[in-house]
Amino acid sequence: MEAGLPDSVTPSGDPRPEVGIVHLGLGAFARAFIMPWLAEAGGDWGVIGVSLRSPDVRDALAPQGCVYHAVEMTPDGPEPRPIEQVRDVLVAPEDPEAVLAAMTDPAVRIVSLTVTEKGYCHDPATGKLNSDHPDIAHDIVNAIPRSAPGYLVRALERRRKTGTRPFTVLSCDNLPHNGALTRSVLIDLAHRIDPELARWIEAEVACPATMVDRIVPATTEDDIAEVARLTGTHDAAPVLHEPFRQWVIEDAFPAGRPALDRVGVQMVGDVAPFEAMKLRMLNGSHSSIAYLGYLAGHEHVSEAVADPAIADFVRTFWSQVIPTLETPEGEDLSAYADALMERFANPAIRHRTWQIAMDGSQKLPQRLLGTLRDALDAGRKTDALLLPLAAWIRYVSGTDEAGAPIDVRDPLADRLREAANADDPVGSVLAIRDVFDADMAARIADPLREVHAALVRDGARASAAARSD
Ligand code: CS2
Repeated sequence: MEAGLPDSVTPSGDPRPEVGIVHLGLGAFARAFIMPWLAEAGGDWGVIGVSLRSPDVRDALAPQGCVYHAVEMTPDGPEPRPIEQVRDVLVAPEDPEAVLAAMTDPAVRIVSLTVTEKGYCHDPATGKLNSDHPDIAHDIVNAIPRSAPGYLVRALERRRKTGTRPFTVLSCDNLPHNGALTRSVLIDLAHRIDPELARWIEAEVACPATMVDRIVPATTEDDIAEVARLTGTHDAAPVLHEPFRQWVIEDAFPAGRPALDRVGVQMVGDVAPFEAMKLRMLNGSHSSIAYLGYLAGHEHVSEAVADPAIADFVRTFWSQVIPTLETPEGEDLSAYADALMERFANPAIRHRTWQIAMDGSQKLPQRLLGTLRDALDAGRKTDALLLPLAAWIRYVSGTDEAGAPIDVRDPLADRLREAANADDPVGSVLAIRDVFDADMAARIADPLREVHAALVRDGARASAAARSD
């Protein structure tokens, strides 16, 4: 270690939990949300984290005994807390056999996932497995998989063969009906491998639905330096998060579960109303702020909502979302909206609009298109729902309002760029069936063309101001 740098964070030496969970996708969100909550719940639910692609998280965590800081950014300042829940990190492409072995261990009773929307290899418009996905095509014919669904199905296949009870699959991604979606993707993939396996999964494997919520921006080099100053130790993998958190889980764990209900997690019969509230209100407005805010020149969410044009628009947006929702038990939707605005305005959370703008093709169906369909069906106003969609089409064209290039990250980036630069950008983007079904495309084409034309002419900020009540 270079002179002058603090020593690395190390485990406290206190007993650590035995492994009971394998977690696929050990990104910032999992480290700031799932791991602290599991640590509080106690019991032998230690975690083997799996990176499906890059070794970065393992390279950062392994030398420090898999301990890291979760730093709560409170109004009174940052509060770092060491988290010791992760016992090991595996990198799937380096050692797929080790990952499958961990997932086949009878002590592992849950496999949880935060692999982002695109990690499910589904078709966003229908929620069904995308069998043309290259990783899925590979996983159908290879016992050593590449995709998250592939690892789950191949590990379940091994458990079935050895007479080991299946694990419960816990999706913690922002997808609609994430439990049912995961289940359908797994059964479909298994069916293409071995119909008997598909039937066994259908009968034996639980995939409870969840709603997860905590804002956790990607960690930056500045954050790492700040955590070193705060704690006096070097931590290569800290996570900075807001104080708020909410986890609602369908209580369906035939193989057992951590005592999460004792530490504030809501274990319920039906997650759907919570999930719709969160996806449509929080994530829907987040994506709106991302596209409009980025185009209006705002780097972070907190700066975007400090701009009255954007903040007023977001309130109008919520007023068009709320009538499409059923109020979940114990919630008040207008209080929820007020609390969201406060969370977004937190200047200690440096959440880039560019980060949220990523993968729009995978996010917008559940964040915006369902809302739009319900509002259209009910004959309600939709102009504030169309503007973010127009802003997305403008964004994926790859050039901002000042003519500078935009680094668009999306699995469909090339197709989107081409469509958004065609003579009829709206018609061309709406023709992408992975995202829009034909009925939705036909219903919104004309009003969306109008909103998009005004956005291109007047700019994002003026368009947001013009669409606010
Ligand atoms: C965000 C979410 O990046 C995004 O798309 O909208 O990650 C959001 O911060 C979380 O869902 C909050 O719970």
